[in-house]
Order: sequence, then structure tokens, then C-alpha cells
Amino acid sequence: MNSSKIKSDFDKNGFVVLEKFFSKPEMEKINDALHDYVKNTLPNLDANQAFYEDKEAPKTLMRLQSMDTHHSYFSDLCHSGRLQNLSQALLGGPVKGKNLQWFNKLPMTGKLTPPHQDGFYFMLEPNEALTLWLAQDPIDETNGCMRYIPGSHKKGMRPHQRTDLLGFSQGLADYSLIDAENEVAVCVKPGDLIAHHSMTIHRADANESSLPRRALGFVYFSKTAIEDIGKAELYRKKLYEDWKKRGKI
Ligand SMILES: O=C(O)CCC(=O)C(=O)O
Repeated sequence: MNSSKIKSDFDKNGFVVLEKFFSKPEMEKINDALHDYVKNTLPNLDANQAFYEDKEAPKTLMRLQSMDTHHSYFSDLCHSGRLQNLSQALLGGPVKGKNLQWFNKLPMTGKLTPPHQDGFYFMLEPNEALTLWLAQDPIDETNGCMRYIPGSHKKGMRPHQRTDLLGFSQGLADYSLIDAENEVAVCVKPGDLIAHHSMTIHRADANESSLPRRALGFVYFSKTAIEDIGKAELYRKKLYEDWKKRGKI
């Protein structure tokens, strides 16, 4: 796909798939860096920077947060080069890298991702941001592929409500059968990248297969968007306190 088609698909649908964005050797480097992160960086971080299906079982690690702030390889990957340039091209202006997360839906136990709009968490005005979601494994309907509603980014923010899911505290309150009919399931291979706008409705099923389902999510805010930092921090603080109280983290 040429760059104007990538941009026009993103503008029209609120997401676009870039196949083979990273080569096999590049993915090997990324996977090695992730291994190093888990082995050498994670033990020194606060408890709220990693979530587990079962916090007493390190093997059930299912989420890493703010990886770009804790590891130089991931800082470079997020804040310079191809991903930053792509985000700027898609949002049509300067961006700032905001977060890098790792999503690990473990075989058989990895929970679903509720339907949501990332912008609900971001608290931006205007809500101009995107996520670059990089597949590390073959991911299809059997192990929880991403599902998007094309054009939903143009229809405003839908009501959200609290969920009980660690790492996905908000889901659409009014997700309907019509929404489900309009979903597009996106099957990907390692190295494929999906860009989705912060207003695009998306979700994923649980991983009920015996296969891994790992992905990295790079979040970029447009520099024109103003973040309500006080509100966002207060929300996160209360949420972490709540998860802690309930023994989830
Ligand atoms: O990997 C997933 O299931 C969730 C990812 C997601 O919701 C996001 O990156 O915005």
C-alpha cells in the first residue's frame, strides 16, 4: 500500500493494517529486548507497571505498562524512527509518544478485551491520538484477534462503564448486536502493524486456544491535543487503589 492509501484508509475506517511492517530479524530484536525487559528491568519496577492473571504466579504476566520509560531500546523504538513518523503521517502533524504497553493474552486463560474507545481513557481535547498495535504472533479468530468497527471514530464518544477486567477498566455500556454485525476481525502475522484512532471502537475475544497471543501497543497523542492530566492521574490513582484493595495487583 502506498502512503496516501494508508492515510485515506485510516481516515475513512479509523484503522489500517500495515502488513510486514517489521521484518523477521527486526521482530527477533524486539522479542529479545522484551525478554531482557522481563528478566532485568521488571524486577526493579513498581507493582503497578505489570499485571498478572494471578499475581502470585510470575508466569501469568499479562500486561506491561509504560515500557518506553523504563528501557532504552523501547524508548528509542517508541520515540524515534518509523513508528513516530508513521503516527505523524496518520494524524497529520507532530505527535508525542505517550505509552508503550505489552498485551499478553495467555493460552487458554487470556481474558477478553471489552469493546472500548481508547480516547475514553486518554481524556484529550480534541481526542486526536492513535495506537500502533504490533503483532508478535500469528493472531486470528481462535486466539483473540482485534475487531474494529469501521467508521466508528467519526461518531463521537459512546458511554463507557466500569468492568471487572484488570487492565481494561472501561467498556462500552451500550455495545449492541448491530455493533457486533459491523465488526471487522483483523487476522495478522508477526511483524504486521495495525494503526487505530483513539475514537475507533475495538475489542478482542479471550484466548481460548493453546497458542500465544502477544502484541505491543504504542500510543501517540497529537501535540495539538490537550490532556486533562489532573483528571487522568486521579482516575489512574483511584483505579490502582481499587485493584490493590481487591488483591488484583
Ligand atoms: O491487545 C488487546 O487485546 C487490546 C489492545 C487495545 O485495546 C489497544 O491497544 O487499544
